[in-house]
Amino acid sequence: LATPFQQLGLAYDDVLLLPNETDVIPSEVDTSTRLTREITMKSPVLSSAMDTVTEAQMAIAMARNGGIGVIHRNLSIEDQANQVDIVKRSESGMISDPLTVQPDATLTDLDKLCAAYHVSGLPVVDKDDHLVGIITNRDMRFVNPDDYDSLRVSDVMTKENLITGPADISKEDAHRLLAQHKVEKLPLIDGNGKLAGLITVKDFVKTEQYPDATKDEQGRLRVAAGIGFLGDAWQRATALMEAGVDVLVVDTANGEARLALDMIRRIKADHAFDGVQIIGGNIATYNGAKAMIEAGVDAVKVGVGPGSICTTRVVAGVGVPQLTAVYEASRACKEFDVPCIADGGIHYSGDIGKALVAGADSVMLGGLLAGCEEAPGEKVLLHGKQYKIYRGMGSLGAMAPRGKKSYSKDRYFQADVTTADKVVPEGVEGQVPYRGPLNYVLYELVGGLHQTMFYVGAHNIPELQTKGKFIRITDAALRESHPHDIVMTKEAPNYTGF
Ligand code: RVP
Repeated sequence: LATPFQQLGLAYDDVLLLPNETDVIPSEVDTSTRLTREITMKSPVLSSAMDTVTEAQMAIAMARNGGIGVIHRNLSIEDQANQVDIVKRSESGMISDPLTVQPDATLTDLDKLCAAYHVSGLPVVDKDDHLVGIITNRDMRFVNPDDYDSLRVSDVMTKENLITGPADISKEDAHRLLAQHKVEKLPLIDGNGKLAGLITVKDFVKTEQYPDATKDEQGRLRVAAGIGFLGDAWQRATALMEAGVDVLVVDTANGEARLALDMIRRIKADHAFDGVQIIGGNIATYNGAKAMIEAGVDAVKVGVGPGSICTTRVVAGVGVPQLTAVYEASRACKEFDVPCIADGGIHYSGDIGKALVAGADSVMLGGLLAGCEEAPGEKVLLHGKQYKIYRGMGSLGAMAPRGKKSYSKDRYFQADVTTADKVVPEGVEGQVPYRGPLNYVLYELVGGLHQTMFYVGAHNIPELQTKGKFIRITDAALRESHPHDIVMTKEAPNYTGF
């Protein structure tokens, strides 16, 4: 008689990877991977679409360090599109559509624009887009901020002897012009004197500083953003696409829901979205992954209930332990050659290698990144230690109304209600230790993966996926794996406790 309990679900902690004969040097491994059908990245890591994890600053830092950030959707359409715009404008080889300011704008307007986009100056154009000057912090240095309201850009901008280049200038010529004239910004002009682009010194420096950055064909950092499938989801997707988003993530707690699959089909059928890749999720089974692939996704995101802040498995009694979920879903992904993302439940760097060997091409992290400087949210000081808030998107706090009357619960397919006692949360709110800048945290996480690849004898991720072999372990073995029989007096940057 077939029993309904035949299948065993395993979590990352239930297994270890076997060591192997190796000639690999950890610092020389190649961690490049496919994020979606068409996008590759140098580090197999995404930051979660959560309001305590990813806004523009996190997405910029993730892309600079070879991964990608998914801007959360607990924002108005305009604000979320704006976050995408900030990332896309943060650095590029040549900015083809630079931010500009008009000569009659006040210095207060200029100051706000520069602060919002973290830029130090702007080209000044008239109403027909003709370049009439440039204004940078050099021009502003000796202006009294009390006069910002009364002074106009035209009063202080540099307008004589502007250094400009032709629209089709090469990278080398641009660099030479910037160096020769000791200027930081080079506006590019077309045959009619109209502004056609901008090249900045900062971008050359950043390219050298972050050689592994995840960039698009124009040299701009790549960014992803979450969307839903109800209400204004279509307008949101359109606004994000117009802001230049590279990847849309249909972000739901149950990707197999008809409404989510319909949204994916609708986007895929519309040629306006041809340049945008679609990630669908979350699912946790072979059939779930297959449904997403049949709907047309460019990558499948796996995880029902493994998240550190998630209570779906106890509230609804539904989920699949993450290692098994990744293994099962990736079987379908491999059949159709679609990348697979393991989302949630990564406690330590060692789990990244386990996820990849189970069949994922990349991992999505929430809790491990929420403590970074670049994560949204305040630092809190408790008993002399610094923390940052981290909460589930299905927690009461994250679903609470913002600028409207009802709770936002569409990620969990619950109807709109106006009072908290009519919400069924599937997540909790908490805090994680403050961990400093993302690049240190990622260095440890991806560094752990380098070590995994060394032990397994894999020079790259495809090799890791074929050579990696699991051994199942017991509770006693798990205890043995962690530090034991010692009072830890000093936490390591990549280990804070069991
Ligand atoms: P973790 O990295 O274990 O903190 O998990 C992060 C993941 O948890 C997210 O990427 C998302 O898939 C999931 N999540 C987010 N909110 C909730 C919830 O409230 N249940 N779950």
